[in-house]
Amino acid sequence: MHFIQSFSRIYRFSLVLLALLLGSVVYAGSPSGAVSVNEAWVRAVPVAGMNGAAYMTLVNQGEKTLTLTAVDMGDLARVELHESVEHDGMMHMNELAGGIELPPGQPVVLKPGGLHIMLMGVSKALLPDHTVQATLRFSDGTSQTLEIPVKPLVPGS
Ligand SMILES: [Cu+2]
Repeated sequence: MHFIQSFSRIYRFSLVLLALLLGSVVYAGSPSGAVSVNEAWVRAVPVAGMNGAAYMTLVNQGEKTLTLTAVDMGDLARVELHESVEHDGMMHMNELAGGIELPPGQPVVLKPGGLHIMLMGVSKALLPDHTVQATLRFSDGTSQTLEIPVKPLVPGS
């Protein structure tokens, strides 16, 4: 009897622990705030000095349109918000000086060949399995700091 009671207490305790753990995992992926950030990754850059790019899916969970105004990566690189567009059969990149608009409830996908966060001349090589710290700044004055994994760009993916 005593054993069963303490077992169920331990069981309940582990459920609470599990909930806390899961909560913190979710928190790491999408910290509280109006914008949830999913599937963030940074393209591997084999050599310092080359440009890189970061991709992610942003969902504005609020009710008003927000803008991703800037991304800060510290000493790693100067960062610009870009869009790749095709013009006369050629791919070009435009800087989005006004930022990237995030309408409420609509996933905004940053991906190769489309919207992206451009790292202008990385100060060190970015190798797969490393992470990059980035702070996203939004038009409502909030910001989110993320650890973004580095992944190789797989052709055709
Ligand atoms: Cu670019």
